[in-house]
Amino acid sequence: MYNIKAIIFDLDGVLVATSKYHYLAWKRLAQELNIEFTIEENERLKGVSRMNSLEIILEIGNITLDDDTKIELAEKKNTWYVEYISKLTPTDILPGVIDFIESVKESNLKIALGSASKNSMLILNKLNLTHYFDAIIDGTKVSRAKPDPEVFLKGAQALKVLPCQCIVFEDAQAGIDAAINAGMLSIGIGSKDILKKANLVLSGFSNIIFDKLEL
Ligand code: B16
Ligand code: MG
Repeated sequence: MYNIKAIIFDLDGVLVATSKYHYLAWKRLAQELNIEFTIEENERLKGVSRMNSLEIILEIGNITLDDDTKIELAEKKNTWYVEYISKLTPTDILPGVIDFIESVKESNLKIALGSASKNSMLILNKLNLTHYFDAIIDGTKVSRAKPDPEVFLKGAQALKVLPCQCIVFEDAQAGIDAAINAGMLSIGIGSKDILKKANLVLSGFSNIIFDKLEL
């Protein structure tokens, strides 16, 4: 059997449903650029870094811009996004998450965050989740975006455990690929059709506790 010592959680789409706020802010920016951006296309941005998300939107609109303009636009989108997430409260935590985290703690495992977001501290604080984490690795601490394994490897390193002793929870295909590239087990949160490569896929954390997981 596996000798699991740590759990690494992605943030957006795993602990909290922020994807709709990313969508609203990107949609507003796309409208300013006269680009049609649909909720289906928003799926492509999940787990992807802010700059890479902008690149995808510009590609959809067939627009080329210089780097300074791109930085300006990404900052603009982020200002709108931060306005939305400033209103988050602990009631926005996805169902079953707290009980699952408590069950992980009771099993004496360590917990890390492994998120692409540069807003993760703001979000965790708004949700009152920060105190659960033994290590927080986010978009401010990595230089390579998922599917690169950097974010999860840094998480394992900070927790002083081996990659093969970690389970990653992820909602994005790029994140499952990053876990595989890190040599970690992965559990997808979402649809089996999309998260095919995960070791296990759950629709969410409702009624899920750590020591009943079957990998
Ligand atoms: P920010 P995760 C990711 O977070 C989101 O899924 C993705 O849609 C977003 O573009 C990315 O964070 C960057 O977020 O603009 O806040 O730095 O899923 O890795 O927790
Ligand atoms: Mg995610």
